[in-house]
Amino acid sequence: MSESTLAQVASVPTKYRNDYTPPTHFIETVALDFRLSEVHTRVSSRMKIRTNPASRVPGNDLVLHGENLELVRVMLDNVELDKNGYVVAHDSLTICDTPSEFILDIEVVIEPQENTCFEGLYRSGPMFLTQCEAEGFRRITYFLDRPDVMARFTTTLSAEKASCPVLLSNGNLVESGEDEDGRHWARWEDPFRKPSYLFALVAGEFHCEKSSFATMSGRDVELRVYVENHHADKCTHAIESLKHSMKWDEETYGREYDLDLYMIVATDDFNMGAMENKGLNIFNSKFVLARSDIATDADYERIEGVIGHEYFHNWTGNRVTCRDWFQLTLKEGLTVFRDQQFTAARTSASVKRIDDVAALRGRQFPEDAGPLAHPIRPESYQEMNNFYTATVYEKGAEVIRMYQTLLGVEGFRKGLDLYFERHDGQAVTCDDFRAAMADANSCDLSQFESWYIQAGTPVVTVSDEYQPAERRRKFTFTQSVRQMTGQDAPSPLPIPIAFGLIGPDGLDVALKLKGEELPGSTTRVLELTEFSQVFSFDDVPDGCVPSYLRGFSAPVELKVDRSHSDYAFAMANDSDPFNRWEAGQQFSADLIVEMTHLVADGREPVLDKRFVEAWGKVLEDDSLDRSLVSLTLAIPDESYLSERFKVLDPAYVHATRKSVVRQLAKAHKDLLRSVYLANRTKDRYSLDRTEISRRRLSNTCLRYLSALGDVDICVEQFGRSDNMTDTVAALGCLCDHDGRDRQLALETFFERWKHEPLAIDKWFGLQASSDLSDSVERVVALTKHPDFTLRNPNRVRALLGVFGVLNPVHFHRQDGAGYQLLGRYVCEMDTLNPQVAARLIDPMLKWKNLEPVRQELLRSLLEEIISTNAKLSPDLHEKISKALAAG
Ligand code: B3K
Ligand code: ZN
Repeated sequence: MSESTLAQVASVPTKYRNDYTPPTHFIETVALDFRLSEVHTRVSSRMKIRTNPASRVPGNDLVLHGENLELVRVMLDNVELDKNGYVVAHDSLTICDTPSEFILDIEVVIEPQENTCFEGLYRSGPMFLTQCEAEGFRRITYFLDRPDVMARFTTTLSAEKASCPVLLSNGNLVESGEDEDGRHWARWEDPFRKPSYLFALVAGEFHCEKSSFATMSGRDVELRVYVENHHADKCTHAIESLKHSMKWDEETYGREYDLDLYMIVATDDFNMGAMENKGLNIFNSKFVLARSDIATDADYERIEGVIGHEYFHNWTGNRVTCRDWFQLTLKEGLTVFRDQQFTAARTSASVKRIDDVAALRGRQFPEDAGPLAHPIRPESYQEMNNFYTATVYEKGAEVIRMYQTLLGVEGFRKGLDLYFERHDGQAVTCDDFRAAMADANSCDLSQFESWYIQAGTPVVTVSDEYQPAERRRKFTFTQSVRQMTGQDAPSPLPIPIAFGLIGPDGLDVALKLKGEELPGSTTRVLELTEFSQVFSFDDVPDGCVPSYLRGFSAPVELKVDRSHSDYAFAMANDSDPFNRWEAGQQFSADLIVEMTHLVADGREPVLDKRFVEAWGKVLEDDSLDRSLVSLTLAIPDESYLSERFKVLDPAYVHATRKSVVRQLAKAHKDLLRSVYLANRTKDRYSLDRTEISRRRLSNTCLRYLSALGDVDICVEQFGRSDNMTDTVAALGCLCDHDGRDRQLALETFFERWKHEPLAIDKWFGLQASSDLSDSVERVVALTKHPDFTLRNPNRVRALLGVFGVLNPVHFHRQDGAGYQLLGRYVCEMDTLNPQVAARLIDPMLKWKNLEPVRQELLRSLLEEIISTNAKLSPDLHEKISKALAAG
């Protein structure tokens, strides 16, 4: 890095986990008063504050956080302070020498209509709304904007009645009224103490869909989903999903909802998926609105999952929250784990597990191997928003899953019960969670802490040896963890390995570990706690095929030498559905890696016959679950495959994978066609599970057939479809084939859906992931489309986000055109919305494992961005400087 770059890096302050200090003051109550208006919004707050006797900061100053606020006045115990009583800085307001208990009144003015970063209070069309996590509340008023300061909130909001007939905040509506000037007001009171990040306010015009839920103790909770008026017919699924979530949490964890009202508001302008504000969730409309002609099966499932996730936060996040932001995985890892369990229960456990693991490998493994790798509980950060990552969320959920694997379902439940019993109403740490799990089960979980400290995907290597005379088979497991620069040498992690042995007859063998047989146990969780450990089994017949990590019992990379025939055998016989799928994935990944080297040498990649055969067997077996078949037929995606290369050329990986798809399709063309015809939607669309699985399989077959150039079958499906699942499947295939059919289908789709932004997002996304040779130019042309705008995060993600993530071969085009395209928009986006810009840049950061030409193109582009943009946001600054430092 150049010196000027280094100087800039140093200027962004880094926060460290170990520097935590308790707050100097507590805010007991806060009464907020918002006068919302087109130009200026006036926010008055009245806070009851007392000093914290445990504070370690000398003196009695109170330093409140604040950003982009215009201070009007400050009053302490009803007396207005003059300039000697306080100090205003760009990010704080210090009240000097406070008494031990006092009332503080603050009045500020903010401009929500100028807020393009969608943090704090902002506008989306005519509506007003907020997003406060992680540190957005400080853009609304001066406050102790940290999660361990929990206050009781009362919120009064007033707005013009004509444009904002609906006025909402957290808790219960206690009073409302009209003013004589065409304005009205409402007062909301939240009886639960909460940190400021859970505050929310909404004002606007909405359709409100109502329903109710009777809780397990017999209370009636009113449920409301607010959407823009023209979406009134797309709320049923959201309401039903909420009811299912409430029921599931009662049945599975005994957790009941605690307010009399639960509200969800949908908006088109949102930085992420959704937000769990107490009693008033705010959602990206993508995760609320559903009607079969505009939402796919996957959308329906995701909506239910996200609604569940935000609902589950009410206990894991809101009732028990995080002490500081380093502990984010305490609420996110746990809540993701809970939403995964919920979806598994509502759909199919094995299909859900496979989907989750594929997503973990596609997004989190690369992160853990890249320049921004961090433990699930990071040690430091510059911009907290950069740490809402796949590692904190998805790997965090895997860590929670391991507690359950080790303690059993009952033990885990006991641990969670104790956690709630001890910490309800508190802001706590990951250590508190682990202590509750350990104490409830009287066990020692101290080694588990290393999962919170160490980054990188651990690699577990297995070797084995058979002693025929003793019929003993010995397995040696060895683990290695990535050594991060500047960190201590890693210590061994506790890794639960769910293990089985498949006998030559295809049936599981009863396991005798060191001679001791557990009745009926054909899967055992081996606890790997050292760098290397031997497990030996007795009475093992010759020719068994081992099955490691059943259900993916730990987030590790497994390295084991397997023969092609072992893979084929496991694909057909493993009793664990996850590992049946996994055998196919590893088999094909191994082959593709070998073949990619051939392609790089200019040779023809020919697919192993045994794989082609095993693949065909899965396709023709109609006794298997259709979704599982469909998943097994899918070849690992390019992002997962890319992780296998020390020096990566994305073009070769793409070409090889494409050739594999064609060879499979060619070998099984007739079978693919008949399975397609047998499973495609025949009658009207229904959301029945079997129908969903059939659609999934038929659309997988369609992909293969289209890879052979069968455009007619796609055109036919596109014309016939009455649902978005089949429509996008067909249109996605057509996007890869240039010509009239493609053009016509895209025009037809656009004409039909031009008034539905979520459908138009799909239209942009399908083109952004297209494989046509001039994809980059087409994406550039689409940025000029009248419906493209940088002001809407969903649209930006649909075109540019999809291009960077789902179109690796064109993004990595060797002349650097893909990099230039994304780089340009990252910078433009940064001036409007740094959070979205900092997500968009992700595919550009992992330059180190690329072949030299692309490596240099990316590295110099990153250098250029950081050195020429004087006003780069801390979000981008942190990410780019870390990516460059990795060089
Ligand atoms: N807690 C929010 C995410 C907030 C992101 C802030 N940059 C949604 C969720 O995980 O449920
Ligand atoms: Zn969450």
